[in-house]
Amino acid sequence: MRYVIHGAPGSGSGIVEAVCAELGVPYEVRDLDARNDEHRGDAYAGLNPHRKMPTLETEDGEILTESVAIVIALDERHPEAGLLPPPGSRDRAQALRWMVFLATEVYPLVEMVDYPTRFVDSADGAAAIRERAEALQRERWRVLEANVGGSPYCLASGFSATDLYITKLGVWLDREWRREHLPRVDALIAAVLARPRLAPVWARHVR
Ligand SMILES: N[C@@H](CCC(=O)N[C@@H](CS)C(=O)NCC(=O)O)C(=O)O
Repeated sequence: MRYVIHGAPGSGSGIVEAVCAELGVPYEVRDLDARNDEHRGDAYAGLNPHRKMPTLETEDGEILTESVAIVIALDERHPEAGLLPPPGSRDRAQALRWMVFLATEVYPLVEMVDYPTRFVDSADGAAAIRERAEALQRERWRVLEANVGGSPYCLASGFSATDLYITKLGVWLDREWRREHLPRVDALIAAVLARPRLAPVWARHVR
């Protein structure tokens, strides 16, 4: 099975690229011109009705959106790679817990920081939303920091797809702040960035 990943350099599509690279499955990247809002246009909405990245397309035309759903589906379809712990295990529950925490409690705040005028009309309101969303993001990252259960990875049992998710979102944080306030997350990210299979992914996604 060959996958097509729709996204853009530096965007959340790096999560799916990293998963495919770790799985060792063939994939092709189709970049959108996100700077010119190609992902907001009607053509892309045919693939992703929410007009966000990433979108995964399979060679038989199946479309999947929502980063966590994509990660779980890929793990289920390539279980031999063990990218997530086995279904039913306590480790899998914890891996899903922290991935979903990021997807639901942190990722939406990125939209508020990057596009505050989607939430309010006035410039003052936008500045206030950005400031509050940034503060909340940092508060929530501290929750994750306190729950990194392994060394360096999130699970004591070792590397999992959750570490990829943490890394892709974590590299968007201010590096100095991350180093000072999230030492365990920072060490986790350093370990994930150093994984040899992922070098081509991070070359596109981390500056
Ligand atoms: N719930 C979606 C969120 C995806 C998302 O927010 N993607 C960002 C990429 S960094 C995006 O497309 N942002 C562009 C925009 O909102 O215009 C998921 O988990 O896949």
